[in-house]
Amino acid sequence: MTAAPLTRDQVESVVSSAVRAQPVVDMHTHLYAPVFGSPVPTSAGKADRGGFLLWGLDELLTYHYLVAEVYRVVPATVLPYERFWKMTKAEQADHIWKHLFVERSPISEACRGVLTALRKLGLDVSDRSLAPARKWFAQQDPSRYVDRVMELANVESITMTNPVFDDAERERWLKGVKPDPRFEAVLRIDPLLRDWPAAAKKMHAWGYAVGTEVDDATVEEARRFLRDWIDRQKAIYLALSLPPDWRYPADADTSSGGTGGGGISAGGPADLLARAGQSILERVVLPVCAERGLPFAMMIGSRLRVNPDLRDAGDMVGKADVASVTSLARAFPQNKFFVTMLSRENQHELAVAARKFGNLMVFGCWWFVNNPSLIDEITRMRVELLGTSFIPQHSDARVLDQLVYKWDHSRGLIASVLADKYRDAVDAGWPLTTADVERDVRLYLKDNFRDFLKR
Ligand code: HDL
Ligand code: ZN
Repeated sequence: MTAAPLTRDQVESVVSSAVRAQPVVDMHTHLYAPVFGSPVPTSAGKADRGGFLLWGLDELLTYHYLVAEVYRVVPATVLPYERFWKMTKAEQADHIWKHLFVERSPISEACRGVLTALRKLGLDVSDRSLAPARKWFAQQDPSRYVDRVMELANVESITMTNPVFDDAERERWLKGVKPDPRFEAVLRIDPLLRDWPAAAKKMHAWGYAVGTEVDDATVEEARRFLRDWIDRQKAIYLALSLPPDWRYPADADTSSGGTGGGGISAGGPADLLARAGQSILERVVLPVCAERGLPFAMMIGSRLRVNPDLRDAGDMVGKADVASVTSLARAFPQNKFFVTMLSRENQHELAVAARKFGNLMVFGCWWFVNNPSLIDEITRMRVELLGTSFIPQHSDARVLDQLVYKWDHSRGLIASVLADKYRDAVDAGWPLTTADVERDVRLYLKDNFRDFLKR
C-alpha cells in the first residue's frame, strides 16, 4: 500500500528533512585523509610547515577566498604581499579577522561560512575575539576531528584532488599511502593539457620515454604513466581545469562561429600548445579513461594567476566555450564526462548541452558561482532543464571544517528549490510521496555520482 500523497503544505518540511538527512558523497574537494599528514599548528613566531589535511581556525580564516577579500580592504600599497606571506598563519588570520569581521561586517559568503562553521561546532564568537576558539581548536585531536566534522556536515565520502605533477603530492604517494576508505582519490592532471612540454619534461625525468612531439611512442608511454597513477591512487576519475579559451577541436575555424582555435593566432606557439593538448586528450587521456571505465572531469573557465602575488587567491573567471564540450561529448561517445563551468554566463548553455548527451554529467556550483544567489539560480534552471539527472553541488573544500558550512548552506538552497518544484508537481496533480522525495534527494546528493562512475 503506497503512502498517502503529500499535500502542498507538507512539501517544505518533508523536503527539508530529506535533504538534511541524506548523507552526501562530496565529489570534488581539496581535502586529504589524515594519513597524508597535517601542517604543524602555527605557534607565534614559528612558520607552519606545509601539510596536506588543512583544518582549524587559522586555516578557515586564511582560505584564499578571504585573502582576496582582505586585500580589497588593506591594499598591497599598505601591506606588501611579501610581508603578508611571511606572516604565520595565526598572524594572517588575525589580520583577516580584524579587517573583514571586526572592522567591517562579515557578510560575504566566505566570511559567513566561517561564522556558520564556528557556530555549528559550538563555538561562540559573540565577544568578537578569536582566543576562545583558538583554545578549543588546539584541544582537538585531528583523527577524531575528521569523524566529528563529517558527522556534523553529514558527509559520508570525501573525494580528494590529487595533482600528480605537484612534487609534494607525488612524493607522498611514492612513499606509500593508504587513505581511509572514506577518502577517495582523483588523478588531477592539469599540466597534461595546459602545458604539455613542461609535463613531458617531468614525465621523462620520472622514467617515461615521452617527448614534446606527440608521436606513437610518446602516446604509449603517456598512457603507461596514467595507468600507473590510476592504479597507485585507485583513482575514481581523472580531472583537470581548463582556461576559458580552451577549444575543441583546437584548430576549428573561428570565422564560422565554430569553437575556434583557442582564440589564438594559427600556428603560433600557443596554437602548437593547444594542438599538443588536443592530441594528448584524444590519444592518451580519453582512451585510458574509456579502457578503465573512468569519467573525465573538466572544470572549465579558470584563468590562473591573473594576480600572481595573491597566489591561490589570484585566479580569475572567464566565459568559456560550451560548443567545445558538445564537440568532445559527440566525438567520444564511449567516454563519460563530468563538467562544471566557472562562468555564470555558461550555465544555461551547459545545462542544455547535457540534454543532448547522456555521457555528460553536469556538476556543482563551482568557486565563483558557489554563492547563494547563483546556487539558487543555477539549481532552479538545472531542475527545470534536467530534472533529477545532474549533481547539484560539490564543496570544493580546502579546509576540513569548511564541509560544515558549505554543505549547510547548499542543503538549504537545494531544499528550497526542490520544495518549489515538488509543490508545482503536487499542484499539477502528481501523488508525490515522502519516499519519492527521499529517493530523488539520494540521487542528487549521492547516487547520480556513484551510478555515473559505474555506468
Ligand atoms: O581547480 C580547482 O579545482 C579549483 O577549485 C581551485 O582549486 C580553486 O582555487 C578553488 O579552490 N576553488 O574553490
Ligand atoms: Zn577545486
